[in-house]
Amino acid sequence: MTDSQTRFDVSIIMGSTSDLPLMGEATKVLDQFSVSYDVQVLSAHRSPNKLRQYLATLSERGVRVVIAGAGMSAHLAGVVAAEVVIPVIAVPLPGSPLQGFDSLFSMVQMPGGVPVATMGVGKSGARNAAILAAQILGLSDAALHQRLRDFKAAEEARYEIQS
Ligand code: RP5
Repeated sequence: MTDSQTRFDVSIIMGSTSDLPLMGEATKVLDQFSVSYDVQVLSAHRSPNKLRQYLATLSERGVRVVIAGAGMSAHLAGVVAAEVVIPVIAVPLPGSPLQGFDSLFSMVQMPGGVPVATMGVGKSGARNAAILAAQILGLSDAALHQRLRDFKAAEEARYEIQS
Protein backbone atom coordinates (compact mmCIF):
# COMPACT_ATOMS: atom_id res chain seq x y z
CA MET A 1 0.00 0.00 0.00
CA THR A 2 1.26 3.47 -0.87
CA ASP A 3 2.47 5.80 1.91
CA SER A 4 -0.72 7.54 3.06
CA GLN A 5 0.99 10.95 2.74
CA THR A 6 1.90 10.54 -0.95
CA ARG A 7 -0.07 12.92 -3.17
CA PHE A 8 -1.14 12.18 -6.75
CA ASP A 9 -3.87 13.28 -9.15
CA VAL A 10 -5.21 9.96 -10.44
CA SER A 11 -5.79 6.66 -8.69
CA ILE A 12 -5.73 3.62 -10.94
CA ILE A 13 -7.31 0.60 -9.29
CA MET A 14 -7.71 -2.83 -10.85
CA GLY A 15 -9.29 -6.02 -9.63
CA SER A 16 -6.41 -8.41 -10.25
CA THR A 17 -2.76 -8.55 -11.22
CA SER A 18 -4.05 -10.25 -14.39
CA ASP A 19 -5.46 -6.82 -15.36
CA LEU A 20 -2.04 -5.15 -15.29
CA PRO A 21 -1.07 -5.69 -18.95
CA LEU A 22 -4.15 -3.86 -20.24
CA MET A 23 -4.37 -1.25 -17.49
CA GLY A 24 -0.71 -0.45 -18.16
CA GLU A 25 -2.03 1.38 -21.23
CA ALA A 26 -3.56 3.94 -18.89
CA THR A 27 -0.26 4.49 -17.08
CA LYS A 28 1.56 5.03 -20.40
CA VAL A 29 -0.90 7.78 -21.34
CA LEU A 30 -0.71 9.48 -17.94
CA ASP A 31 3.09 9.39 -18.20
CA GLN A 32 2.81 10.98 -21.64
CA PHE A 33 0.82 13.88 -20.17
CA SER A 34 2.95 14.11 -17.00
CA VAL A 35 -0.03 13.34 -14.77
CA SER A 36 0.80 11.84 -11.37
CA TYR A 37 -0.90 8.58 -10.42
CA ASP A 38 -0.93 5.64 -8.08
CA VAL A 39 -1.62 2.03 -9.08
CA GLN A 40 -3.34 -0.46 -6.81
CA VAL A 41 -4.62 -4.02 -7.22
CA LEU A 42 -7.69 -4.15 -5.00
CA SER A 43 -10.76 -6.26 -5.65
CA ALA A 44 -14.33 -5.35 -4.75
CA HIS A 45 -14.95 -9.06 -4.27
CA ARG A 46 -11.73 -10.42 -2.87
CA SER A 47 -10.38 -7.56 -0.77
CA PRO A 48 -13.35 -5.28 0.01
CA ASN A 49 -11.97 -4.06 3.34
CA LYS A 50 -8.59 -3.09 1.90
CA LEU A 51 -10.35 -1.34 -0.96
CA ARG A 52 -12.49 0.70 1.41
CA GLN A 53 -9.47 1.59 3.57
CA TYR A 54 -7.56 2.76 0.50
CA LEU A 55 -10.48 4.83 -0.80
CA ALA A 56 -10.72 6.58 2.55
CA THR A 57 -7.21 7.99 2.01
CA LEU A 58 -7.82 9.48 -1.46
CA SER A 59 -9.23 12.80 -0.32
CA GLU A 60 -6.25 13.68 1.91
CA ARG A 61 -3.89 12.70 -0.91
CA GLY A 62 -5.48 15.21 -3.28
CA VAL A 63 -6.73 12.59 -5.74
CA ARG A 64 -9.13 14.08 -8.30
CA VAL A 65 -10.06 11.17 -10.56
CA VAL A 66 -10.25 7.39 -10.12
CA ILE A 67 -9.81 4.94 -12.98
CA ALA A 68 -11.14 1.48 -12.13
CA GLY A 69 -10.44 -1.48 -14.41
CA ALA A 70 -11.90 -4.93 -13.87
CA GLY A 71 -13.17 -7.98 -15.70
CA MET A 72 -15.96 -10.51 -15.28
CA SER A 73 -18.75 -9.38 -12.87
CA ALA A 74 -16.98 -6.07 -12.47
CA HIS A 75 -18.36 -4.24 -9.45
CA LEU A 76 -15.13 -2.39 -8.70
CA ALA A 77 -16.00 0.94 -10.33
CA GLY A 78 -19.48 0.97 -8.80
CA VAL A 79 -18.14 0.23 -5.34
CA VAL A 80 -15.58 3.02 -5.74
CA ALA A 81 -18.31 5.40 -6.92
CA ALA A 82 -20.33 4.50 -3.84
CA GLU A 83 -17.47 5.66 -1.60
CA VAL A 84 -16.12 8.82 -3.28
CA VAL A 85 -17.43 12.09 -4.74
CA ILE A 86 -14.75 12.54 -7.41
CA PRO A 87 -15.21 11.29 -11.01
CA VAL A 88 -14.87 7.52 -11.47
CA ILE A 89 -13.91 6.22 -14.91
CA ALA A 90 -14.49 2.52 -15.52
CA VAL A 91 -12.58 0.25 -17.88
CA PRO A 92 -14.31 -3.07 -18.65
CA LEU A 93 -11.73 -5.76 -19.30
CA PRO A 94 -12.02 -8.85 -21.52
CA GLY A 95 -10.64 -12.29 -20.75
CA SER A 96 -13.69 -14.09 -19.41
CA PRO A 97 -15.74 -16.54 -21.47
CA LEU A 98 -18.04 -13.57 -22.20
CA GLN A 99 -15.10 -11.53 -23.53
CA GLY A 100 -15.86 -8.34 -21.66
CA PHE A 101 -19.61 -8.10 -22.27
CA ASP A 102 -20.04 -9.12 -18.64
CA SER A 103 -17.75 -6.40 -17.29
CA LEU A 104 -19.14 -3.79 -19.70
CA PHE A 105 -22.70 -4.39 -18.57
CA SER A 106 -21.66 -4.55 -14.91
CA MET A 107 -20.03 -1.13 -15.20
CA VAL A 108 -22.17 0.81 -17.63
CA GLN A 109 -25.61 0.19 -16.20
CA MET A 110 -25.27 1.99 -12.88
CA PRO A 111 -28.42 2.97 -11.00
CA GLY A 112 -29.30 6.66 -11.00
CA GLY A 113 -27.31 8.69 -8.46
CA VAL A 114 -24.08 6.69 -8.67
CA PRO A 115 -22.40 7.71 -11.93
CA VAL A 116 -19.54 5.79 -13.48
CA ALA A 117 -18.06 7.00 -16.78
CA THR A 118 -17.63 3.72 -18.62
CA MET A 119 -15.12 3.38 -21.45
CA GLY A 120 -14.95 0.76 -24.20
CA VAL A 121 -13.69 -2.75 -23.46
CA GLY A 122 -9.98 -3.42 -23.18
CA LYS A 123 -6.87 -1.63 -24.41
CA SER A 124 -8.55 1.34 -26.11
CA GLY A 125 -10.81 1.76 -23.07
CA ALA A 126 -7.80 1.91 -20.77
CA ARG A 127 -6.16 4.45 -23.04
CA ASN A 128 -9.29 6.58 -23.28
CA ALA A 129 -9.78 6.44 -19.51
CA ALA A 130 -6.40 8.09 -19.03
CA ILE A 131 -7.06 10.71 -21.70
CA LEU A 132 -10.43 11.52 -20.12
CA ALA A 133 -8.80 11.77 -16.69
CA ALA A 134 -6.22 14.17 -18.15
CA GLN A 135 -9.01 16.20 -19.75
CA ILE A 136 -10.82 16.51 -16.42
CA LEU A 137 -7.60 17.64 -14.72
CA GLY A 138 -6.87 19.95 -17.67
CA LEU A 139 -9.97 22.00 -16.88
CA SER A 140 -8.03 23.56 -14.01
CA ASP A 141 -4.47 23.16 -15.31
CA ALA A 142 -3.59 25.35 -18.29
CA ALA A 143 -0.29 23.58 -19.03
CA LEU A 144 -1.96 20.17 -19.10
CA HIS A 145 -4.78 21.60 -21.22
CA GLN A 146 -2.16 22.76 -23.73
CA ARG A 147 -0.50 19.32 -23.75
CA LEU A 148 -3.90 17.85 -24.63
CA ARG A 149 -4.28 20.37 -27.47
CA ASP A 150 -0.81 19.43 -28.74
CA PHE A 151 -1.78 15.75 -28.58
CA LYS A 152 -4.90 16.42 -30.68
CA ALA A 153 -2.85 18.31 -33.25
CA ALA A 154 -0.27 15.50 -33.39
CA GLU A 155 -3.02 12.90 -33.83
CA GLU A 156 -4.50 14.92 -36.68
CA ALA A 157 -1.11 15.27 -38.38
CA ARG A 158 -0.48 11.54 -37.96
CA TYR A 159 -3.86 10.74 -39.53
CA GLU A 160 -3.13 13.05 -42.49
CA ILE A 161 0.18 11.27 -43.13
CA GLN A 162 -1.47 7.84 -43.02
CA SER A 163 -4.39 8.71 -45.32
C1 RP5 B 1 -11.83 -9.54 -11.84
O1 RP5 B 1 -11.79 -10.87 -12.22
C2 RP5 B 1 -10.47 -8.98 -12.18
O2 RP5 B 1 -10.59 -7.61 -12.46
C3 RP5 B 1 -10.04 -9.78 -13.37
O3 RP5 B 1 -10.26 -9.09 -14.58
C4 RP5 B 1 -10.92 -11.02 -13.32
C5 RP5 B 1 -10.14 -12.29 -13.19
O4 RP5 B 1 -9.28 -12.19 -12.08
P1 RP5 B 1 -8.18 -13.31 -11.81
O5 RP5 B 1 -8.93 -14.57 -11.58
O6 RP5 B 1 -7.29 -13.35 -13.03
O7 RP5 B 1 -7.43 -12.82 -10.59
O8 RP5 B 1 -12.10 -9.40 -10.48
